[in-house]
Amino acid sequence: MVNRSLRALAGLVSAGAILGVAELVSAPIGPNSAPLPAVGDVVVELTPLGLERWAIEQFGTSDKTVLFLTMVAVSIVVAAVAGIVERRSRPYGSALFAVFGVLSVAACVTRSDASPTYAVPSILGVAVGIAVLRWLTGKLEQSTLVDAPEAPTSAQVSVGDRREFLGMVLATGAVAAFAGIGGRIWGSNARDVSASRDAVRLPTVAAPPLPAPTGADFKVPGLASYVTPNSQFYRIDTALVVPQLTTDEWSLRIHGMVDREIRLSFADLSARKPIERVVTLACVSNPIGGDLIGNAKWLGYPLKDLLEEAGVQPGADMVLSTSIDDFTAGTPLEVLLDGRDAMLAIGMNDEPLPVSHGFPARLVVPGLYGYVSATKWVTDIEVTRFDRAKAYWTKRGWSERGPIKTGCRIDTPKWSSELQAGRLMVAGVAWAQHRGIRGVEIQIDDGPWQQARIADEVSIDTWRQWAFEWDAEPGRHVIRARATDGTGETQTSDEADVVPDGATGWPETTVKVE
Ligand SMILES: Nc1nc2c(c(=O)[nH]1)N[C@H]1C(S)=C(S)[C@@H](COP(=O)(O)O)O[C@H]1N2
Ligand SMILES: [Mo]
Repeated sequence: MVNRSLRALAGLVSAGAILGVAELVSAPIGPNSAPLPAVGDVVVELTPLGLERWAIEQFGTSDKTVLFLTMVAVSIVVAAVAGIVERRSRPYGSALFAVFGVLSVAACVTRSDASPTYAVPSILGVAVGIAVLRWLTGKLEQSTLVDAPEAPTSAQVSVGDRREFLGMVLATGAVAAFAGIGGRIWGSNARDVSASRDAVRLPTVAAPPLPAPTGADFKVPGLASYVTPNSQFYRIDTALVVPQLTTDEWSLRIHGMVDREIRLSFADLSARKPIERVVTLACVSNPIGGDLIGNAKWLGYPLKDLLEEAGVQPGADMVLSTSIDDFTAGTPLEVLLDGRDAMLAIGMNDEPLPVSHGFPARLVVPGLYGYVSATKWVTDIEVTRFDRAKAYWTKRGWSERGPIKTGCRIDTPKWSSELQAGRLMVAGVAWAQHRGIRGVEIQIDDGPWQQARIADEVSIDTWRQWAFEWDAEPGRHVIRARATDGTGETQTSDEADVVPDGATGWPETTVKVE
């Protein structure tokens, strides 16, 4: 037992040395050259679709945390095993580390932004890790701590040997942690794009002016504000490390089934005519009553103009957009050309895009879920066909097309609130982007459906607040809501899961009135 746990400890601290050194060395090279996120992305890529779908259903937006913790657990087991099997004479543990090194190098150099230097952190990290493992194993085998032919049995373990070995482990662990944390801090400073973001001056937008949303916001306590502040805007993406791309590094290529390929730099954009529009963005994974939806004022350049300049060829029916981190979305071409305000956005609520929302540029398309349209950190737009290309989530079993389903949410009162009898405000938001919202109805218990008041319409591309004054009587009550879109169609009561093309069903809330 003593044998094993000390050897396992040697394995763990050696693995720590691998990661610490690799983190430090990756700092000047780039965050995508660090082994853990690279291997993590490969794991995601290779995970069977069924398992991945199960994980997303189970863990929702914390799926990345779960992936990370799983990787940590697997690493701990592998590292302990490496330590246990390592012998001075038979370096099986070192061989295990070397295998990890090869996988890690492969994962790093195949990243979309990789250069050959991306191999360096894994190679140096694994070299140091193996050296540490050899050194600690050698120490163990020369000491009284493990049973070796030439050493006494563990019954006669020397306290001095144990103390010396644990001292070596502790020192190595401390150095590894220092290297890792130092590398993290250095890396995030080296790759910090906030200076680039601070330097962006958003253009002022000429006519047509933004409609003033007076009357669009009831300002009812507990009700989501009409415009969602950037800090509260939901964030969904597959990035384990948020891409850090400066305006100088960014460029956009428009190619594929076009007459003229276009390549734009960030500076080129300033020669173009910007628009500013309020658009509600929603995630297909938003469950009934969920908050993966937000409304912002986006500033950008119409995609239609860009596509027409490139000259779309007949036969094309899809636009495949790709981000710097290789996320892809497939957007129906007709949606981008039908005159709606689909744009290449650079501003969000009067600021340059926040880094986590796609700085320096992303797509925003009214009426479609984010997974088929809202590519953040977008650098490539290919005009193609649905029968030739598949996008990230489509490959994973989600629908090829993702029009937003009519929906609504009850923001107040909250689920299972305890309220005082009397006049109460029931309020929420309703959306059916690019069809608009005509009305919202409320049902108390099994009573009749009654019209709620709805806020002014800023455009058919944004959500609308609704409110309903209710004379609440004592007892337990169920409040239900349903919206009707601009075409006159009322949202269905049929309950559907978020997979494969968005949830349906009426939201409800249960309250206790005293
Ligand atoms: N590069 C990149 N862009 C992406 C994604 C992604 O994973 N990577 N996710 C999409 C999805 S599923 C949604 S719902 C929206 C969310 O945008 P937000 O994070 O700004 O709210 O971004 C889209 N754009
Ligand atoms: Mo999404």
